[in-house]
Amino acid sequence: MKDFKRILVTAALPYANGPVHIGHMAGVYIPADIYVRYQRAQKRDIIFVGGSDEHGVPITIRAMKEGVSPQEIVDKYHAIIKESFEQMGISFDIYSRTSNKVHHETAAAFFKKMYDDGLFEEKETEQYYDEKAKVFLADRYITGTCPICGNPNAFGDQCERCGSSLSPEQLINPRSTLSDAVPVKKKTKHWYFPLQDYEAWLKQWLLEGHKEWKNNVYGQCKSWLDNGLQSRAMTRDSNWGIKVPLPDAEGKVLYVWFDAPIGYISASKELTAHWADYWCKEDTRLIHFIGKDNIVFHCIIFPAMLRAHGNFVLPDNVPANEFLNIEGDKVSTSRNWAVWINEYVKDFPGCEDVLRYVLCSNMPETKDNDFTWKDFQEKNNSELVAIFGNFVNRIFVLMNKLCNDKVPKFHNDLTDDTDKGIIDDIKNAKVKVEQAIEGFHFRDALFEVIDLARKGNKYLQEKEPWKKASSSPNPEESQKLIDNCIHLCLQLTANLAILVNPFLPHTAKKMCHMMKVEDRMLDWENAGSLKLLSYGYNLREPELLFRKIEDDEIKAQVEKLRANAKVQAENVKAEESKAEEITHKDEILYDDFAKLELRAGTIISCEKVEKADKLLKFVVDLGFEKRTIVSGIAQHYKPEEMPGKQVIVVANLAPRKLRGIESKGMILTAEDKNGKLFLLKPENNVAPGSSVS
Ligand code: B3M
Ligand code: ZN
Repeated sequence: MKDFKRILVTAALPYANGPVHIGHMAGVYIPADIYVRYQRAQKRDIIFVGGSDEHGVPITIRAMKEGVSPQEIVDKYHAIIKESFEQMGISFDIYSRTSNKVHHETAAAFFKKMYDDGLFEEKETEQYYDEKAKVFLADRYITGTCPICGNPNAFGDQCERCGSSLSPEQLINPRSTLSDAVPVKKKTKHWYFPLQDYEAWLKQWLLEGHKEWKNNVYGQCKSWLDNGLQSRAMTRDSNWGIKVPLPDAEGKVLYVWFDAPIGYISASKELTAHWADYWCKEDTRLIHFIGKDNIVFHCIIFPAMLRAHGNFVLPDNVPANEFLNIEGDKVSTSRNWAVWINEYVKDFPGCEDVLRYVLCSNMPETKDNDFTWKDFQEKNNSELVAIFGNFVNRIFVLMNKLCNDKVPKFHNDLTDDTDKGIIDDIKNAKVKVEQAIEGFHFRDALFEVIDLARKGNKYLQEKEPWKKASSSPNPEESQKLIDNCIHLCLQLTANLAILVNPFLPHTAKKMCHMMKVEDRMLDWENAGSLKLLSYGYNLREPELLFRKIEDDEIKAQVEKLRANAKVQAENVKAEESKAEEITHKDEILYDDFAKLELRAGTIISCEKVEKADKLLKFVVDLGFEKRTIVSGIAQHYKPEEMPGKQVIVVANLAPRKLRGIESKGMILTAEDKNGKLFLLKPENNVAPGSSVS
């Protein structure tokens, strides 16, 4: 491996369109935080940057749903997300946001340099447009069926089911997310990044140079590169985002996936004046922690951007995780099938480390994994409480009882094979945990920590120091044996604090307090040492590290999960049926109907009515006469396409004056659910004036 001098860790910027849930935590933030805390304990030069992603369609859609401005949305959720991270102990050196001025400047300058270097293609193309909402439909504004896996709810940028990156044109049966309208095509100009120009370089750098990346990451990248890359628009039609820094770019903003990763750079700038050391010096190790749906952006597009721009380091690793399901079902914000962090910390105060523990031991490192509340309880009660907490508590109590409440002396001459065994275990644990974390195998690493506690319990069980006290013929020697056992167990406890610190920082801190040692004991170089607590040292009373979690707490959570999802489903249903609400008219008799004189007619001419953007003026041949009729369908039909068409007319409607024109009759239309009007006509052409009934 290269000799790196400093480490730069980034964690994906969550969209500030909702709180964060356990899927985010297990996939991205907990692994990132474990890695960073471990490297800090190793005294390595490291910064950990993150922030909220405040641009893009997810934000504007949420704003529309809540009926407020995008700014209000990002202000609200940025604060919630930031607090959740703090509560869970995610130790960012900076948690910034992409609406910051420094980010707007940094991203705009990044774009401008690429533009000035001639790296974009400027293209006018036809793109999907929602005529009702009057917006171009890119990214999540458009949904349809995924051409790869058939998911009927794929987005215009990505299918969340199979992870494929898509363009709106690829969607089968596209629909507008905003109005459900079937979109039309309309011309618009954008700046495209020709990714195909970087294909050969990417193959070399990534496929040849980073064979050590995780299989799931490497495999996804390989299939992307094997399929060939294409130009991708780096701008969008929107007024929410970073303005395209060019003179002829009114109403255009940077594509959110162009600006968001640059957010890592902006956050570093905000954090330290030495940001360029981390971003521009070759001996920096850049690591992106992300979820699997972000792989292409971090492994292909952003590196190509960094390369195109020049002067920046490239990621050395991108240890992306798969997804975490809940109770056997995919986490879904729209179905409200999630365990939200801001709610968890309220429901389980003081249990932040429990969630960190469970999410780490279930981390979806190589495949999707499942979180269940039952397993949460089980892991807490039978691992944290029964193994780890129990060992630590027992040893404090035994020290109190058998060794006068002080760290006893260690008598080297009395060491037996069991002692030697546990000493080796303590030393080996350090190496095992270290190797696993360095290789991004966080579950294995955590397993080793718990395993050391398990071995501690076993050792105590074998030694039975409580028995020696009462039944010995040689009290002096047996006290020495007790001392040795308690001494080793106390050193083991101190080691546990060091090893568990990256995973369960709140617990490690509590342990330091109990052992009356300073936090710097947690430095990684101390792991494996048997001299962490000195002879004669007086420790504090033990605190309860973990409490038992009861059945009714778990039951309440499962019920809450299901109830939330049910409420959400009902809301969605209510909204849908509201949209489809039909108002019926009073019943009529045949005689009422028979009063209508309906006739087929042929349009002779059609023109716009001046100063009325909805009205068209028709002359319709009814056979017996030529009628002037004004109709409000100008937004659905062009006048020049009308002559010759047949229509159905209410011929005996009393004349009305519309914009000074006398309209004698009415042309019938049908309206679809998006408000679009369609003319009614006989199936085959009939003689003008034919009666309709
Ligand atoms: N906000 C996507 C997501 O939350 C996105 C990540 C940006 S990282 C630069 O999945
Ligand atoms: Zn798909």
